[in-house]
Amino acid sequence: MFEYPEVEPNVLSAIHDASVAIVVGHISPDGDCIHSQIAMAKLLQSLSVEVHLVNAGPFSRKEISEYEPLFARHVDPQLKEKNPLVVMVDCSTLDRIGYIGDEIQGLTTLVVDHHASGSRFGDITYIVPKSFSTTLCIMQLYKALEVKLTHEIAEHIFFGFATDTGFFKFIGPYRGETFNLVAQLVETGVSPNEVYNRMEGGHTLSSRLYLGKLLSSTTPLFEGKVMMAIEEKGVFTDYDASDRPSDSLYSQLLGIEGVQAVLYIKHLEGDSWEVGFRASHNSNVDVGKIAASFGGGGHKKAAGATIKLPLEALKAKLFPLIEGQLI
Ligand SMILES: [Mn+2]
Repeated sequence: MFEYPEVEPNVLSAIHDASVAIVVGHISPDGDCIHSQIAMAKLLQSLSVEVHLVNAGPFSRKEISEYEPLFARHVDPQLKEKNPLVVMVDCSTLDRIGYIGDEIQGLTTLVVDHHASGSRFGDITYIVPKSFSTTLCIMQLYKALEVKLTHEIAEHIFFGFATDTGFFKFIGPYRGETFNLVAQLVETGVSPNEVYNRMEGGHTLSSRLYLGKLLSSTTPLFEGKVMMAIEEKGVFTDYDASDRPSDSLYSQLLGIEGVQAVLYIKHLEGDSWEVGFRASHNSNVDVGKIAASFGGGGHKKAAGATIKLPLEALKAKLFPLIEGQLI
């Protein structure tokens, strides 16, 4: 069974010594990011630290939109005089926090994360690449600092875990430690059933129609080993984009027999394209690597990048990188 590494004394003392903290997460936050930020904030607050939650947004995913009012979009410049500790969660690279990177320059930074890609940054770190979510790393901080896991905290931790594991789907064998941790969360009163309904329910008909359009815009590449959906700007303006259909699109396309990778190429403006990558868990494809070669980031099996190239040039550069990894 995997064991989480012990939280180093320098991490504990950085938290203990802080009187003010700024907790930041990545742009376009997902459930793991937002719930990590909140769980981290509550941990610091229970140790009497004054906490400021900051995220550049946008809060476009429906399952996190209700938390938007808790977050400032900028770091208050006056805060810097109080020499706050910056806690950065769920970020594989420093630029994942967007313009906030400039606003925290010069401040001591603690990084809590579970990404393997990206170069190391931050003055103090607790990074566990094998952890299924950043919230589970934060659970280790609660234990190390002997702060009680209330039902409310446990729910934040579970939500982040559920987001990043596709509700348990991405967990392989010999990871019993994760089920032990989840058991502790459930025993505080967290209902997996209720969290599932909150995560997966609540869609609009419009968003399901949008998903249908994306599915019908999908073309197979490399004898069907790769599926590519292209969304041209302005084509789907009739549909509800606030309820992102991308997660459903990926799982539908990865469910096709023989598919090793999925590309979702979305036109932003001009020659700017947002490319989402997913790879099936039984393929050799490392989409994190491919995304990184375009300046993007992510994991082996899920990644993204914003690419500035005409579409044909983008394809010409991207396709050989994917083809080279297919089995
Ligand atoms: Mn995460």
